[in-house]
Amino acid sequence: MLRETIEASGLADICDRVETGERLSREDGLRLYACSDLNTLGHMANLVRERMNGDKTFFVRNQHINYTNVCNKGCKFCAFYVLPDQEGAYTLSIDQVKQRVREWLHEPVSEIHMVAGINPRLPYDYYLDILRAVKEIRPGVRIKAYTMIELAEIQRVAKKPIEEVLADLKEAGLDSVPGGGVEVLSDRVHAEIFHLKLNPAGWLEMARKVHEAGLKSNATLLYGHIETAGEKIDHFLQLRELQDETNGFLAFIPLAFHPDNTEMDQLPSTTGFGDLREIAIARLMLDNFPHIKSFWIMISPPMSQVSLWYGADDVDGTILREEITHAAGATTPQALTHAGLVEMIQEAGRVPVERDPLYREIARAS
Ligand code: V47
Repeated sequence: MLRETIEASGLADICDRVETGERLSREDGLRLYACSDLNTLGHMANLVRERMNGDKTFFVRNQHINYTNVCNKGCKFCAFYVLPDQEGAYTLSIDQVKQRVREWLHEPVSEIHMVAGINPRLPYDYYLDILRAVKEIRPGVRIKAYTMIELAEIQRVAKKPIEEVLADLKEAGLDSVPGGGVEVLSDRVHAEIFHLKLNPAGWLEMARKVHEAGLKSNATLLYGHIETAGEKIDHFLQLRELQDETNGFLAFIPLAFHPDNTEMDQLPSTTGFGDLREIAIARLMLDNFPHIKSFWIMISPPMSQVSLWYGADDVDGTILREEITHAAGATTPQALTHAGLVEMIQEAGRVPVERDPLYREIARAS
């Protein structure tokens, strides 16, 4: 019965290759996007997911801190940023960062996720001091901070080689690097919707430097706007190639574009079908990425739960106050409890595994 369904989807040869662990090509990727049999895509992605991670579903107790909403990059997809002197602009002081951390000291948070806009007035020491501030208040926590875009800005104000900057940041408390800011590794998409930001070649080079400095990072893909299937496949291939070289990526996170309050608000939101398809195809193409994360903030907890059978093995975490997607109209909650996450994973028949940002297991909840 299953075989007949797979034959009917036209992907039987790809399915055979997935079963034997063969790497998929660009052409295969395009065929995956052209196929509307979501369950066959999910079946194949689930084979890979279970081969790599069994029934485990990872999550982390984390807190997001967006230290400034000031940004000079003007990305068309972003509703979070404001210009330096515009109403509503904020930059957290060192004391305010400490206060944010103190607010959640009663929760056993193991990761602080810290990203923000590019505020050109911030000096080099600010970036070091906020890392130190977090560790001062919560000494055992791991900090995942500064996208490749922020790292480029930090290097600009530091006026020294990136190797030295990364060494300083590590010493101040940086433990790993998040996956944002890459959007789509396509010069066309870059030129059209985020041209003031580091270009695709620059993002890849910064990721290489980060990995060479001994830091692990994630990678994302912002989908559901002007990108084509071919551009998404090329995105995967470039990430896969760099991963072959450095083995520095931990997780890949597809990010669903939220159009509200952005310059592209004429576009529709992504769909359940599209969200699951992105997760499945990412799992199939990125055969050397240990984890695929479905970010429940963007696709909703129910979709995230279903995605655990379509290639995802990680649901991010408790989050504690998310601002970027909510500025763009997300109606999801801003936090989930530990118990809520565990229930959601268990109901889907998977085994919840609490992890730290480096995927070291903290406790098994069942
Ligand atoms: O880079 C901005 C995206 C990213 C919108 O590494 C938008 O574990 C949707 O990178 N609609 C930041 N997305 C978030 C991010 C992230 C999130 C969770 C986990 C990790 C990780 C990284 O958010 C930005 C951009 O791609 N974004 N605006 C929007 N309107």
